[in-house]
Amino acid sequence: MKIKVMKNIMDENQKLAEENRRFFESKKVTVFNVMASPGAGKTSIILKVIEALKDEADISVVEGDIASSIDAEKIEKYGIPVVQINTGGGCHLDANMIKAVTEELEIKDHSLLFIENVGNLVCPSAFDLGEGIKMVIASVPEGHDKPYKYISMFEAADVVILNKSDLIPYIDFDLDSFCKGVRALNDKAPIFTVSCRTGEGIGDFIDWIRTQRKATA
Ligand SMILES: Nc1nc2c(ncn2[C@@H]2O[C@H](COP(=O)(O)OP(=O)(O)OP(=O)(O)O)[C@@H](O)[C@H]2O)c(=O)[nH]1
Ligand SMILES: [Mg+2]
Repeated sequence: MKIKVMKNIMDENQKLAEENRRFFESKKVTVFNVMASPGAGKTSIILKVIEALKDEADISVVEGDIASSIDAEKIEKYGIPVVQINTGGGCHLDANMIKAVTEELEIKDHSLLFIENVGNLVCPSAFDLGEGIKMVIASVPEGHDKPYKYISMFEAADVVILNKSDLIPYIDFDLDSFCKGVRALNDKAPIFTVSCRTGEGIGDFIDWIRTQRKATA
């Protein structure tokens, strides 16, 4: 029966996610599962963190995409250890994929690990990878109604980033409505409004990343 098969898949994923989590906790690694629609700015945000923190923390990255190594190549240019996972059509990463690549990355104790999930605002939130922090990025061109439509993603978030704030003057985007939509689902996740283009809000976000690293240590 289909329902039973789905339950088995989710149970197996959860078991592997807990194994990953124990491994990351044993090494005091702060792990971010970065989720967003295609093009919202996942890679751009990760690059901003790398630029800001590469001299004070070891950072490694897992890049998840249906195809190509475009994003991994961008990370590699900064001398950061990176592994690209191509799902070959799959719309999300799962815990088994993360388990398979963590050895290859030789993740250092007390480091930061960013896992860029496949661009998709639906499926990735259902699959625990063993991360400590679910980071959800929305962007201005997508519109302020996204929290009202993609509920599970915003409910699951430990932090919400609204990227591309530089485009607010050109787009009919209601920031207040966006924030209210997030708060109706999630009263804990901090919301950072940033622009990877102008740098607006990036400093506060980087300070928050620092506090998360200290909390894991
Ligand atoms: N105007 C503007 N453009 C941005 C900003 N951040 C990212 N972009 C642009 O948006 C596009 C997509 O950015 P990426 O960082 O590749 O987005 P992504 O979520 O990693 O995309 P996928 O991996 O393909 O899902 C690129 O052309 C970026 O230059 C921003 O703050 N403002
Ligand atoms: Mg990307």
